[in-house]
Amino acid sequence: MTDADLPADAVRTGVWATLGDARTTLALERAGFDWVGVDAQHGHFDDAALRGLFALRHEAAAPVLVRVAANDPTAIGRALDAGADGVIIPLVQDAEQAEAAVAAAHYPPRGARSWGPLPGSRDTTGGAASMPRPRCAVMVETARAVAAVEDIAATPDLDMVFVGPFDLSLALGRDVDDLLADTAADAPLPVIVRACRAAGVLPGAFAGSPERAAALRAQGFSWIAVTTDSGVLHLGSAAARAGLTPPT
Ligand code: 3PY
Ligand code: MG
Repeated sequence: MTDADLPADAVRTGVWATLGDARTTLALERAGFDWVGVDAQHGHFDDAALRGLFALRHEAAAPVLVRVAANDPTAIGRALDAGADGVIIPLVQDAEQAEAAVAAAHYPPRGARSWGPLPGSRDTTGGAASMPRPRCAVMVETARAVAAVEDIAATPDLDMVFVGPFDLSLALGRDVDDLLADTAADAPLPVIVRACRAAGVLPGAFAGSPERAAALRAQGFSWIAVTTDSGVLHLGSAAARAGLTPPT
């Protein structure tokens, strides 16, 4: 089944890779998550780590989207050249910046991505048309972006609006859990979900914990990064230890 066969609000449980380690990330991809976010903004994935990750990925089990360091055509092109199925662009503020992100992810005529022969690829002749369509998500995580979210979501060829609740709560001067629980019609998260539905793009978000993932799900988000690679280690360690811990 492809994502295109799923209803737009079907929950897609993701994991966020921060450690910069290719084998851990690929193990998570195969562990049953619906998608993997690879963090090149705050995580330990530099260019070499991204190339090492995709060089080791011989079979795709789930879409792997790279959160690039900035809304920069070079960073976006290099992540896609390395083999990412899509990109997540942080701190997009308005429709103009969203359009720049989408344009950087797509070859002409839609966009302005540059083609170059990829290391190890047999295609040295410029076959951009045969490359898979990349997914493009833009992050809404500032007050200015929330104010512009209807226009951002309406960007042609955008696939997802992805909320960074931690930056958004910092920007709004609010407690993150208070923000996640706020279901007032004019509260930021309901406004964002409605804008996504109106534009036909996926509403996604970073959660960081199963509890926060449940709060985001209740708000109507469908692509949710439930935890990180190190979060999986902590959760798994607690579950493993629990077997030998006497009940209190
Ligand atoms: C945020 O919550 O701001 C994020 O970007 C999560 O990675
Ligand atoms: Mg952020």
